[in-house]
Amino acid sequence: MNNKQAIITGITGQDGAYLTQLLLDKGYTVYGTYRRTSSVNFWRIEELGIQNHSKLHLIEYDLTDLGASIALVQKVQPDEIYNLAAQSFVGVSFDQPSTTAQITGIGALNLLEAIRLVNRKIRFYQASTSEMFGKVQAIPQVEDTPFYPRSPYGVAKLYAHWMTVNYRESYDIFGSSGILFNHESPLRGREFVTRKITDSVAKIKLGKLDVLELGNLDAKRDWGFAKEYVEGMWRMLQADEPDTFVLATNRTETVRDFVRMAFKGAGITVDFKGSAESETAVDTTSGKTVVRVNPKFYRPAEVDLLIGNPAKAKAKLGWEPKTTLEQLCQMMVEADLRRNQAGFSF
Ligand code: NDP
Ligand code: GDR
Repeated sequence: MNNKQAIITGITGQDGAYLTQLLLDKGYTVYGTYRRTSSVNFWRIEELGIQNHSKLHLIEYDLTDLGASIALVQKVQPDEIYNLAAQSFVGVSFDQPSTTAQITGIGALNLLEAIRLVNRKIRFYQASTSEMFGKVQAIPQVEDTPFYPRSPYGVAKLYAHWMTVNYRESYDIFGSSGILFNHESPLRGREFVTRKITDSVAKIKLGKLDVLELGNLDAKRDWGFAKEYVEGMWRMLQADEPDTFVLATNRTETVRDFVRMAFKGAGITVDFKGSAESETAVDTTSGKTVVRVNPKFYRPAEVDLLIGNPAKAKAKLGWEPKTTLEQLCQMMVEADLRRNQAGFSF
């Protein structure tokens, strides 16, 4: 039986929930951190049915507090730390750049400092992101493609990434950075575009919503299935050496394509017409407008195209994505139809 102990920061988030499930299945004792708010929401670990698992311990913790980070690591003395906590919404990072820098950037440093001071044998995973490639300098993007972040979120994540590399090189800490491209699931937050689309498509199908409003339909993303990506995180910390790895599918599609796919998954065919701010999509059966562009969802600077090649992760970790975008989209649409039919949707 596995006696390992792991800290996962951000257990209330999408990846935190799936990674907790994975590590519990492997026999780990998991210390999942959540931050104090007036209404903490554990719906994701509840949906996975693991909230009362005997080897899961929930700990209140804020990533921005250095003292709390040292105390957490001192108390738990874990074998592994997975730093998934972040202000992770790119759009909000333009409105709250300082908060994003504190949580998403300095937060990672606080944990690295805790490891440096408490126990340098602890293995550390940093949740890095394809947003660091931003205005892309090569297609597809790989581990050594030059970075060019395009948002306060991307810049903060780049700081955290380089601090992970720096602590690896300076103090011999086993710090690995996973440059993960967008990964989605039925547990994705509704502020992100895929889940916003699948939840709205379900509501339109059930007559609970008339029109879905979106921003830039031309943005291209490399979307994979989150449950498979957390397996990649775990594999990075089981490797012989700490390193940096891209996890991606090597396929890219536009937001518009995802919209079309999601409606199809609910049995609705849509036709797009117009362009830019006046673009709309119409249900070809009813003739009703079901999608409209609203410029309020545009970002001050956009990441136009992301596509990652995960060849290094395949060669060194034996990791590769399996779920197709069509399967992923269908899974999300069906989950949102079920939830909306049952009268609730997180
Ligand atoms: P989520 O937004 O779903 O989860 C983020 C988590 O961070 C939540 O549990 C949140 O808690 C927690 N958090 C936020 N601020 C703090 C804080 N100050 N102290 C402690 N915890 C905090 O993100 P995902 O699960 O989608 O992503 C996981 C990580 O991977 C993030 O770091 C993200 O930036 C990164 N990433 C994600 C990708 C994706 O496509 N999903 C791709 C690449 C990287 P609360 O519930 O209280 O808000
Ligand atoms: P992203 O994901 O910014 O890539 O960051 P998001 O789903 O928010 O946006 C993807 C693309 O869709 C465009 N878009 C819209 N986005 C949102 N949220 N809402 C809309 O209405 C809308 N309309 C168009 C965006 O402009 C963008 O181009 C996610 C997060 O999980 C990060 O934490 C992570 O690091 C990256 O993925 C990889």
